[in-house]
Amino acid sequence: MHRHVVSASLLALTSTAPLLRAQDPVVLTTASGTNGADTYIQFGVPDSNLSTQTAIVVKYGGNNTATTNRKIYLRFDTASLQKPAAAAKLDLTVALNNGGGSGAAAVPNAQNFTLAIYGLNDGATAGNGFLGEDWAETALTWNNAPANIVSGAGAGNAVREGTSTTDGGEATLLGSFNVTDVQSAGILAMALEGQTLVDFLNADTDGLVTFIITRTGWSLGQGSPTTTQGNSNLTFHSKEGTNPAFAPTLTVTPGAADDFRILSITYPTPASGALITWRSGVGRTYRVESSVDLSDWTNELVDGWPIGGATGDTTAYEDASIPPGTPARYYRVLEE
Ligand SMILES: [Ca+2]
Ligand SMILES: [Ca+2]
Repeated sequence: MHRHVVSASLLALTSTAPLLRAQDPVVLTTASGTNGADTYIQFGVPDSNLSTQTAIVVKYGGNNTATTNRKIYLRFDTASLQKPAAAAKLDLTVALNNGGGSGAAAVPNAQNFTLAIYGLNDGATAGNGFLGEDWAETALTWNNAPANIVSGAGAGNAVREGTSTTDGGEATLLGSFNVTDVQSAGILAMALEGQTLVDFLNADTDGLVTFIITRTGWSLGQGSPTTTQGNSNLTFHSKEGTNPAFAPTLTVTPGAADDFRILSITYPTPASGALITWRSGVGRTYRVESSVDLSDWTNELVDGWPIGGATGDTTAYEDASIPPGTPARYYRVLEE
């Protein structure tokens, strides 16, 4: 077992920079995974659950007591995402944009809307009558929705903002977006993209990411609508709609693991091989190669490691195949 006498001082370690392989974007909808959800809540029916409808509705009647006030809640199951994310965007598809009314009485003219989008704080827990970020889709109502302002100031088009994660938690304003009078049924509306969204996703710890959308602004669109903000309609397709492609969609491009490098090479027991430990990204897999001359790296020790993807920010692989008498052995780890 000459392996035992291979001196650590004769072993060198190297790590490559993260390979700049193109990472395919991952597309999640509110139907993905086991925890995806989409629904809306309405002030006028504060104990009703509206989660099975084919459209999700956002409305602001211009005051905090309008029975038509509605807010959208979306949750994506991000447990399968490789982290960290490098880029992300959230898209909704318009189902209805008009000046108000319904059926033959509907005012057909599309309108201009401004919407606010919030992220529910990671780790928000249930309490005081409010659900946590694990809210059940079929249980969410106006009265129990996390971070919702149930009545009074802000109830019409805002949520509780702050850092709290108890009693349903609070939320952070991530941005705002517009749906304009040229965006009618079937047209995609990008709700959010960029670093704020990326940071929000990367800060998540439990694979549950909830967005809350409220309507903050409205202006006249095409033609001469006779309606008020309270009457104008804006809805988006839910995952219960007939076309799965119209469900709310979160597109995430994985980035390289932070601080990717080999952390150590050790010999845990005299009978074992070299244990190589490196900085990993959750969900990532790696290839480990060895070389005797830092030139020929064709000796692949393992790929697809760890099986199922890394579960933490460090991953290790034991090389128990060091030939007797090896004078030096170099390692490198490649992110797949
Ligand atoms: Ca739904
Ligand atoms: Ca979370």
